[in-house]
Amino acid sequence: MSKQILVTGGTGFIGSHTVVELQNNGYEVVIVDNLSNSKIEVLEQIEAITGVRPKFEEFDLTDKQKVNDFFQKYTDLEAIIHFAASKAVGESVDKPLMYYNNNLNSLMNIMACMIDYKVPNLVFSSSCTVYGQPDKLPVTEQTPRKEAESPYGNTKSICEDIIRDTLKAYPELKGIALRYFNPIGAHETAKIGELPLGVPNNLIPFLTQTVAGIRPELSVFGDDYNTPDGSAIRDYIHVVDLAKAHVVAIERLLNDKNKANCEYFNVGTGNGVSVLEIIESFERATGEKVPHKIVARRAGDIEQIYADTTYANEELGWKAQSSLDETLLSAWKWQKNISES
Ligand code: GDU
Repeated sequence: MSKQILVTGGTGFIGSHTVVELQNNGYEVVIVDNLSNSKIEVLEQIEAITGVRPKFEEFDLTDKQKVNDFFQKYTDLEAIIHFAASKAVGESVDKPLMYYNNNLNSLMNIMACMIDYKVPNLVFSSSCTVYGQPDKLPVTEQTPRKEAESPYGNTKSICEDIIRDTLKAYPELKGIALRYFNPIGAHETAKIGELPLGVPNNLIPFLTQTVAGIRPELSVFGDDYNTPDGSAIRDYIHVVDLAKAHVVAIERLLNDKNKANCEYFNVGTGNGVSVLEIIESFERATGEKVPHKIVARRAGDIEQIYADTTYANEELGWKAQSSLDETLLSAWKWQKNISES
Protein backbone atom coordinates (compact mmCIF):
# COMPACT_ATOMS: atom_id res chain seq x y z
CA MET A 1 0.00 0.00 0.00
CA SER A 2 1.29 3.47 -0.81
CA LYS A 3 2.25 5.70 2.08
CA GLN A 4 -0.01 8.63 2.86
CA ILE A 5 1.52 12.07 3.38
CA LEU A 6 -0.26 15.22 4.58
CA VAL A 7 0.97 18.28 2.68
CA THR A 8 -0.25 21.52 4.23
CA GLY A 9 -0.16 24.44 1.83
CA GLY A 10 -0.02 21.90 -0.98
CA THR A 11 -1.66 24.18 -3.55
CA GLY A 12 0.99 26.89 -3.07
CA PHE A 13 4.17 27.46 -5.05
CA ILE A 14 6.59 25.06 -3.36
CA GLY A 15 3.79 22.84 -2.05
CA SER A 16 2.32 22.07 -5.48
CA HIS A 17 5.71 21.14 -6.95
CA THR A 18 6.35 18.89 -3.96
CA VAL A 19 2.99 17.15 -4.36
CA VAL A 20 3.92 16.38 -7.97
CA GLU A 21 7.26 14.87 -6.91
CA LEU A 22 5.66 12.86 -4.10
CA GLN A 23 2.98 11.45 -6.40
CA ASN A 24 5.58 10.67 -9.07
CA ASN A 25 7.39 8.66 -6.39
CA GLY A 26 4.31 6.64 -5.47
CA TYR A 27 3.16 8.49 -2.36
CA GLU A 28 -0.50 9.22 -1.71
CA VAL A 29 -1.02 12.87 -0.85
CA VAL A 30 -3.69 14.66 1.17
CA ILE A 31 -3.53 18.45 0.84
CA VAL A 32 -4.86 20.84 3.45
CA ASP A 33 -5.00 24.46 2.33
CA ASN A 34 -7.18 27.47 3.13
CA LEU A 35 -6.56 28.83 -0.41
CA SER A 36 -5.56 32.22 1.05
CA ASN A 37 -2.71 32.51 -1.43
CA SER A 38 -3.46 29.89 -4.06
CA LYS A 39 -6.15 28.56 -6.35
CA ILE A 40 -8.13 25.32 -6.28
CA GLU A 41 -7.43 24.88 -10.04
CA VAL A 42 -3.89 23.85 -9.06
CA LEU A 43 -5.37 20.42 -8.23
CA GLU A 44 -6.37 19.94 -11.87
CA GLN A 45 -2.89 20.94 -12.99
CA ILE A 46 -1.29 18.47 -10.59
CA GLU A 47 -3.61 15.81 -11.99
CA ALA A 48 -2.69 16.80 -15.55
CA ILE A 49 1.01 16.36 -14.75
CA THR A 50 0.87 13.20 -12.62
CA GLY A 51 -2.39 11.53 -13.61
CA VAL A 52 -3.53 11.59 -9.99
CA ARG A 53 -5.73 14.16 -8.27
CA PRO A 54 -4.56 14.53 -4.68
CA LYS A 55 -7.13 14.40 -1.90
CA PHE A 56 -7.98 17.91 -0.73
CA GLU A 57 -9.47 19.47 2.41
CA GLU A 58 -10.05 23.21 2.62
CA PHE A 59 -9.72 24.69 6.09
CA ASP A 60 -7.54 26.92 8.20
CA LEU A 61 -4.92 25.17 10.31
CA THR A 62 -5.24 27.77 13.07
CA ASP A 63 -8.65 26.18 13.79
CA LYS A 64 -7.74 23.57 16.39
CA GLN A 65 -11.06 21.75 16.19
CA LYS A 66 -10.83 21.38 12.42
CA VAL A 67 -7.26 20.11 12.68
CA ASN A 68 -8.43 17.50 15.20
CA ASP A 69 -11.35 16.48 12.99
CA PHE A 70 -8.94 16.08 10.10
CA PHE A 71 -6.63 13.74 12.02
CA GLN A 72 -9.63 11.74 13.18
CA LYS A 73 -10.70 11.27 9.56
CA TYR A 74 -7.29 10.44 8.05
CA THR A 75 -5.89 7.58 10.09
CA ASP A 76 -3.21 6.33 7.64
CA LEU A 77 -0.91 9.34 7.66
CA GLU A 78 2.77 8.47 7.93
CA ALA A 79 4.28 11.94 7.65
CA ILE A 80 3.48 15.62 7.34
CA ILE A 81 5.12 18.28 5.21
CA HIS A 82 4.13 21.63 6.66
CA PHE A 83 4.30 24.44 4.10
CA ALA A 84 1.19 26.39 5.02
CA ALA A 85 2.23 29.82 6.30
CA SER A 86 2.04 33.52 5.57
CA LYS A 87 5.25 34.55 3.84
CA ALA A 88 5.32 38.20 2.77
CA VAL A 89 8.13 39.96 4.62
CA GLY A 90 6.70 43.50 4.27
CA GLU A 91 3.17 42.48 5.22
CA SER A 92 4.52 40.81 8.35
CA VAL A 93 5.98 44.14 9.50
CA ASP A 94 2.51 45.75 9.17
CA LYS A 95 0.54 42.78 10.55
CA PRO A 96 2.78 41.01 13.08
CA LEU A 97 -0.08 39.45 15.04
CA MET A 98 -1.54 37.91 11.92
CA TYR A 99 1.86 36.37 11.16
CA TYR A 100 2.45 35.04 14.67
CA ASN A 101 -1.12 33.71 14.81
CA ASN A 102 -1.04 31.98 11.42
CA ASN A 103 2.48 30.61 11.46
CA LEU A 104 2.86 29.57 15.09
CA ASN A 105 -0.65 28.32 15.88
CA SER A 106 -0.92 26.19 12.75
CA LEU A 107 2.35 24.45 13.60
CA MET A 108 1.37 23.93 17.24
CA ASN A 109 -2.05 22.53 16.27
CA ILE A 110 -0.38 20.08 13.89
CA MET A 111 2.24 19.00 16.41
CA ALA A 112 -0.38 18.43 19.11
CA CYS A 113 -2.13 16.07 16.68
CA MET A 114 1.15 14.34 15.76
CA ILE A 115 1.37 13.42 19.44
CA ASP A 116 -2.32 12.54 19.95
CA TYR A 117 -2.75 10.58 16.72
CA LYS A 118 0.74 9.08 16.56
CA VAL A 119 1.89 10.55 13.25
CA PRO A 120 5.64 10.54 13.90
CA ASN A 121 7.27 12.41 11.00
CA LEU A 122 7.44 16.10 10.14
CA VAL A 123 9.22 18.05 7.42
CA PHE A 124 9.11 21.78 8.06
CA SER A 125 9.59 24.68 5.60
CA SER A 126 12.22 26.82 7.18
CA SER A 127 14.24 29.55 5.54
CA CYS A 128 17.74 30.93 5.23
CA THR A 129 16.19 34.02 6.80
CA VAL A 130 17.07 32.41 10.17
CA TYR A 131 20.76 33.25 9.48
CA GLY A 132 20.15 37.00 8.93
CA GLN A 133 23.26 38.58 7.37
CA PRO A 134 25.86 35.97 8.30
CA ASP A 135 29.35 36.97 9.34
CA LYS A 136 30.88 34.24 7.20
CA LEU A 137 29.82 32.87 3.81
CA PRO A 138 28.73 30.36 2.67
CA VAL A 139 26.45 29.40 5.57
CA THR A 140 26.55 25.90 6.99
CA GLU A 141 23.85 24.44 9.23
CA GLN A 142 26.09 25.36 12.17
CA THR A 143 26.18 29.05 11.26
CA PRO A 144 24.57 30.78 14.23
CA ARG A 145 21.05 32.03 13.73
CA LYS A 146 20.61 35.77 14.10
CA GLU A 147 17.82 37.95 15.34
CA ALA A 148 15.20 38.07 12.60
CA GLU A 149 14.80 41.15 10.40
CA SER A 150 11.00 40.79 10.25
CA PRO A 151 8.11 39.15 12.12
CA TYR A 152 7.91 36.68 9.23
CA GLY A 153 11.56 35.73 9.70
CA ASN A 154 11.02 35.48 13.43
CA THR A 155 8.15 33.02 12.94
CA LYS A 156 10.56 30.71 11.08
CA SER A 157 13.06 30.83 13.98
CA ILE A 158 10.35 30.35 16.61
CA CYS A 159 8.83 27.45 14.64
CA GLU A 160 12.24 25.77 14.53
CA ASP A 161 12.41 26.18 18.33
CA ILE A 162 8.90 24.82 18.81
CA ILE A 163 9.84 21.76 16.76
CA ARG A 164 13.18 21.26 18.54
CA ASP A 165 11.59 21.46 22.01
CA THR A 166 8.61 19.28 21.13
CA LEU A 167 10.76 16.58 19.55
CA LYS A 168 12.95 16.61 22.65
CA ALA A 169 9.95 16.05 24.89
CA TYR A 170 8.44 13.40 22.56
CA PRO A 171 11.37 11.31 21.26
CA GLU A 172 8.98 9.04 19.35
CA LEU A 173 8.54 11.98 16.92
CA LYS A 174 11.08 12.99 14.27
CA GLY A 175 11.49 16.13 12.23
CA ILE A 176 13.58 17.73 9.54
CA ALA A 177 13.69 21.49 9.00
CA LEU A 178 14.69 22.38 5.45
CA ARG A 179 16.16 25.85 5.29
CA TYR A 180 15.27 27.11 1.82
CA PHE A 181 17.33 29.65 -0.01
CA ASN A 182 15.52 31.53 -2.84
CA PRO A 183 13.14 29.19 -4.70
CA ILE A 184 12.39 30.26 -8.28
CA GLY A 185 11.33 28.74 -11.59
CA ALA A 186 8.40 26.49 -12.42
CA HIS A 187 7.54 22.96 -13.50
CA GLU A 188 8.83 22.07 -16.99
CA THR A 189 5.25 21.60 -18.22
CA ALA A 190 4.50 25.23 -17.23
CA LYS A 191 1.27 23.91 -15.67
CA ILE A 192 2.20 25.00 -12.13
CA GLY A 193 4.36 27.86 -10.90
CA GLU A 194 4.35 30.92 -8.67
CA LEU A 195 1.09 32.92 -8.67
CA PRO A 196 1.79 36.19 -6.90
CA LEU A 197 -1.27 38.20 -5.88
CA GLY A 198 -1.02 41.86 -6.90
CA VAL A 199 2.37 43.49 -7.40
CA PRO A 200 5.07 40.89 -6.76
CA ASN A 201 7.63 41.56 -4.03
CA ASN A 202 10.06 38.91 -5.17
CA LEU A 203 12.63 39.42 -7.89
CA ILE A 204 11.72 36.72 -10.42
CA PRO A 205 7.96 37.24 -10.66
CA PHE A 206 8.56 40.99 -10.94
CA LEU A 207 11.16 40.41 -13.63
CA THR A 208 9.00 38.04 -15.69
CA GLN A 209 5.97 40.34 -15.39
CA THR A 210 8.17 43.21 -16.62
CA VAL A 211 9.32 41.25 -19.65
CA ALA A 212 5.69 40.25 -20.29
CA GLY A 213 4.79 43.96 -20.39
CA ILE A 214 2.70 43.93 -17.21
CA ARG A 215 5.21 46.19 -15.38
CA PRO A 216 7.14 48.97 -17.13
CA GLU A 217 10.53 48.35 -15.57
CA LEU A 218 12.32 46.22 -13.00
CA SER A 219 13.96 48.15 -10.17
CA VAL A 220 17.32 46.75 -9.11
CA PHE A 221 17.49 47.52 -5.41
CA GLY A 222 21.01 48.86 -4.93
CA ASP A 223 24.29 48.65 -6.85
CA ASP A 224 26.47 49.88 -4.00
CA TYR A 225 26.72 46.65 -1.99
CA ASN A 226 30.11 45.20 -1.20
CA THR A 227 29.79 42.56 -3.96
CA PRO A 228 31.68 42.21 -7.28
CA ASP A 229 29.04 44.11 -9.32
CA GLY A 230 27.50 46.03 -6.42
CA SER A 231 24.10 44.29 -6.52
CA ALA A 232 22.89 41.93 -3.77
CA ILE A 233 23.65 38.22 -3.85
CA ARG A 234 21.31 35.28 -3.17
CA ASP A 235 21.28 31.52 -3.77
CA TYR A 236 18.47 30.87 -6.27
CA ILE A 237 17.25 27.27 -6.42
CA HIS A 238 14.90 25.68 -8.97
CA VAL A 239 11.63 24.91 -7.18
CA VAL A 240 11.64 21.37 -8.63
CA ASP A 241 15.08 20.69 -7.13
CA LEU A 242 13.72 22.02 -3.83
CA ALA A 243 10.61 19.84 -4.15
CA LYS A 244 12.81 16.77 -4.67
CA ALA A 245 14.66 17.54 -1.43
CA HIS A 246 11.33 17.05 0.38
CA VAL A 247 10.88 13.57 -1.08
CA VAL A 248 14.39 12.68 0.08
CA ALA A 249 13.68 14.09 3.55
CA ILE A 250 10.47 12.03 3.78
CA GLU A 251 12.35 8.88 2.75
CA ARG A 252 15.01 9.59 5.36
CA LEU A 253 12.35 9.85 8.08
CA LEU A 254 10.30 6.85 6.96
CA ASN A 255 13.35 4.63 6.59
CA ASP A 256 14.88 5.70 9.91
CA LYS A 257 18.02 7.04 8.26
CA ASN A 258 18.01 10.18 10.37
CA LYS A 259 20.91 10.63 12.77
CA ALA A 260 19.02 12.70 15.35
CA ASN A 261 15.30 13.14 15.86
CA CYS A 262 15.59 16.81 14.89
CA GLU A 263 17.71 17.69 11.87
CA TYR A 264 18.39 20.79 9.77
CA PHE A 265 19.51 21.04 6.16
CA ASN A 266 20.38 23.95 3.91
CA VAL A 267 18.57 23.58 0.62
CA GLY A 268 20.25 25.77 -1.95
CA THR A 269 22.61 25.41 -4.89
CA GLY A 270 25.71 26.72 -3.16
CA ASN A 271 26.10 29.45 -5.82
CA GLY A 272 25.83 33.12 -4.93
CA VAL A 273 24.27 35.08 -7.81
CA SER A 274 23.77 38.84 -7.99
CA VAL A 275 20.63 40.65 -9.20
CA LEU A 276 22.53 41.90 -12.26
CA GLU A 277 23.73 38.36 -13.00
CA ILE A 278 20.11 37.19 -12.84
CA ILE A 279 19.18 39.73 -15.49
CA GLU A 280 22.11 38.64 -17.65
CA SER A 281 21.27 34.95 -17.28
CA PHE A 282 17.58 35.57 -18.03
CA GLU A 283 18.44 37.50 -21.19
CA ARG A 284 20.84 34.77 -22.33
CA ALA A 285 18.40 31.94 -21.63
CA THR A 286 15.30 33.52 -23.17
CA GLY A 287 16.63 35.98 -25.76
CA GLU A 288 14.38 38.64 -24.16
CA LYS A 289 15.52 42.06 -22.89
CA VAL A 290 14.83 42.98 -19.26
CA PRO A 291 14.06 46.71 -18.96
CA HIS A 292 15.57 47.78 -15.65
CA LYS A 293 16.95 50.68 -13.68
CA ILE A 294 19.11 50.91 -10.57
CA VAL A 295 17.34 52.38 -7.56
CA ALA A 296 18.14 52.70 -3.85
CA ARG A 297 18.57 49.64 -1.63
CA ARG A 298 15.36 48.08 -0.28
CA ALA A 299 14.93 48.48 3.49
CA GLY A 300 15.59 45.27 5.39
CA ASP A 301 17.54 43.55 2.60
CA ILE A 302 20.75 41.78 3.46
CA GLU A 303 23.80 42.14 1.24
CA GLN A 304 24.51 38.53 0.46
CA ILE A 305 23.79 34.96 1.43
CA TYR A 306 24.39 31.58 -0.15
CA ALA A 307 24.48 28.05 1.13
CA ASP A 308 27.16 25.58 1.92
CA THR A 309 25.26 22.50 0.74
CA THR A 310 27.88 19.91 1.66
CA TYR A 311 25.82 18.46 4.49
CA ALA A 312 22.65 18.12 2.41
CA ASN A 313 24.64 16.68 -0.51
CA GLU A 314 26.44 14.10 1.62
CA GLU A 315 23.82 13.22 4.22
CA LEU A 316 20.70 13.38 2.09
CA GLY A 317 22.39 12.32 -1.14
CA TRP A 318 20.56 15.23 -2.73
CA LYS A 319 21.96 17.96 -4.96
CA ALA A 320 20.35 20.75 -6.96
CA GLN A 321 20.59 19.77 -10.65
CA SER A 322 19.24 22.65 -12.75
CA SER A 323 21.41 25.42 -14.14
CA LEU A 324 20.41 29.03 -13.52
CA ASP A 325 19.68 29.56 -17.24
CA GLU A 326 17.35 26.53 -17.32
CA THR A 327 15.65 27.67 -14.14
CA LEU A 328 15.02 31.18 -15.45
CA LEU A 329 13.78 29.78 -18.76
CA SER A 330 11.21 27.70 -16.84
CA ALA A 331 10.07 30.84 -14.99
CA TRP A 332 9.63 32.61 -18.33
CA LYS A 333 7.66 29.71 -19.87
CA TRP A 334 5.34 29.79 -16.87
CA GLN A 335 4.89 33.57 -17.12
CA LYS A 336 4.02 33.31 -20.82
CA ASN A 337 1.55 30.57 -20.03
CA ILE A 338 -0.30 32.59 -17.36
CA SER A 339 -0.14 35.81 -19.41
CA GLU A 340 -1.88 34.02 -22.31
CA SER A 341 -4.66 32.43 -20.25
N1 GDU B 1 15.14 42.62 -5.83
C1 GDU B 1 15.28 43.65 -6.74
N2 GDU B 1 14.14 44.13 -7.33
C2 GDU B 1 12.90 43.63 -7.07
C3 GDU B 1 12.78 42.57 -6.13
C4 GDU B 1 13.93 42.09 -5.53
O1 GDU B 1 16.37 44.13 -7.01
O2 GDU B 1 11.92 44.13 -7.62
C5 GDU B 1 16.35 42.09 -5.21
C6 GDU B 1 16.33 42.14 -3.69
O3 GDU B 1 16.82 43.37 -3.25
C7 GDU B 1 17.22 40.95 -3.33
C8 GDU B 1 16.97 39.96 -4.46
O4 GDU B 1 16.43 40.72 -5.53
O5 GDU B 1 18.56 41.34 -3.37
C9 GDU B 1 16.00 38.86 -4.09
O6 GDU B 1 14.83 39.45 -3.56
P1 GDU B 1 13.51 38.60 -3.27
O7 GDU B 1 12.48 39.56 -2.73
O8 GDU B 1 13.14 37.79 -4.45
O9 GDU B 1 13.99 37.57 -2.17
P2 GDU B 1 14.59 37.86 -0.71
O10 GDU B 1 15.95 37.27 -0.72
O11 GDU B 1 14.43 39.24 -0.28
O12 GDU B 1 13.52 37.04 0.13
C10 GDU B 1 13.70 35.74 0.44
C11 GDU B 1 12.34 35.00 0.46
C12 GDU B 1 11.48 35.49 1.57
C13 GDU B 1 12.25 35.52 2.88
C14 GDU B 1 13.51 36.32 2.71
C15 GDU B 1 14.32 36.37 3.95
O13 GDU B 1 11.66 35.18 -0.76
O14 GDU B 1 10.36 34.63 1.70
O15 GDU B 1 12.57 34.21 3.31
O16 GDU B 1 14.30 35.74 1.69
O17 GDU B 1 15.25 37.38 3.90
